[in-house]
Amino acid sequence: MTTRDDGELTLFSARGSGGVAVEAALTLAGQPYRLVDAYTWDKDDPQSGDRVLAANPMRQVPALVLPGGEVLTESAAILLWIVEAYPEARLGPLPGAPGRAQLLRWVSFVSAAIYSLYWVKDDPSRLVPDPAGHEALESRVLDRIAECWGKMDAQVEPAAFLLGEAPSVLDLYVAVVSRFRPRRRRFYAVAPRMAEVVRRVDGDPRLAALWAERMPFGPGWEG
Ligand SMILES: N[C@@H](CCC(=O)N[C@@H](CS)C(=O)NCC(=O)O)C(=O)O
Repeated sequence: MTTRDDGELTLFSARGSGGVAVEAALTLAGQPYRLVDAYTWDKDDPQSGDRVLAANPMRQVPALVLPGGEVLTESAAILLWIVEAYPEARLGPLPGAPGRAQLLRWVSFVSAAIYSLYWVKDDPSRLVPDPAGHEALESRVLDRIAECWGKMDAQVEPAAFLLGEAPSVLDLYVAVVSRFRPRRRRFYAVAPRMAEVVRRVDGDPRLAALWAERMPFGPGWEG
């Protein structure tokens, strides 16, 4: 059983990052949080990204610091924690409830099969020292991401949302991560059933201010 202390949460995140899925979940839960932006990928401002080192030696956002000082890293773990910590928000099936296994399955899949690939996509020199190989590596990583979205789309059984008639953290996670490259236009093509779902999440009026501030639908946002 997840216990909750109603003191202040601190969330290390960044505009346009996977941390925005956590921001969306806390927004739907009606839970205020102190936000610390850390642009971990900004080579021109390394001090910005370094801020998250206070919570995550992996130098990645998101990281959530609970009121007692306990640290949660990993977007999947944070989103699943939110489901249990704010059960009244109904952001996903609780342990033992129907749909719980699929929540665990697909949140883990988005994290492990897709989100983790951005570590190399965003900086191919991490695995391939020769710049001559970077373009091909990036292109293959994007193909793999599209393939993973397609395989997921073929196996989920969405209603209005991926796990039923109400949005869950899984919908928020997919809506945010599918906005990374290869971006939404390709996502819609390979994952037509999830395309309907993410459009519903994009249009949720409770999230309109958050999207505008943290992940705007600017010109060309779909790719
Ligand atoms: N496994 C981590 C991945 C987080 C992640 O890749 N965050 C990106 C921002 S969207 C980041 O901070 N990247 C910087 C880096 O990997 O060096 C999670 O799911 O939270």
